Amino acid sequence: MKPIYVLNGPNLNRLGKREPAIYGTTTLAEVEDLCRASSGDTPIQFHQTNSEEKLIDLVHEAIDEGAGIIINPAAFTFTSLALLDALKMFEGPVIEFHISNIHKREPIYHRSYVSMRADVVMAGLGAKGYATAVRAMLDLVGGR
Ligand code: CA2
Repeated sequence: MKPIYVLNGPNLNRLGKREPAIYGTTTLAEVEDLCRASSGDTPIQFHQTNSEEKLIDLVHEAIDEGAGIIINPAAFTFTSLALLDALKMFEGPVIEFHISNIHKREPIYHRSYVSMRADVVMAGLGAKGYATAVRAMLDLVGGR
């Protein structure tokens, strides 16, 4: 069975430790546990990186190995054409996930490059929403 890749971009290693009013108190380690608890028998490849290069390398790995990608690109959402190009090479489903509702925030957070490739965009469910994203991905890859 091919894994679902759950990829997290810059600063999300600080989740639960900063700005709890926006991002809550759930840590990224707890998010990883939630994803694994929600995926049943389907393996999860869970990663976080602060590096654009490493995030693109992980998308390349998913292109070769993954059934689907759930990605919270954090600030690279709004800046990285290179990440968009990499995601366009992936043939399976892509869910763009944001903990906060980016559309409620300042205009610089409204224009997502990643949304130009994503099949599904989820924003505003909080960190526990990663579990919802995993369940949605299982529906999307069902039978693969
Ligand atoms: O809501 C999200 O998931 C975001 O993708 C988080 C990004 C932000 O740039 C996006 O606009 C929305 C990263 C926020 C900064 O990183 C932090 C992580 C944990 C705690 C505080 C900040």
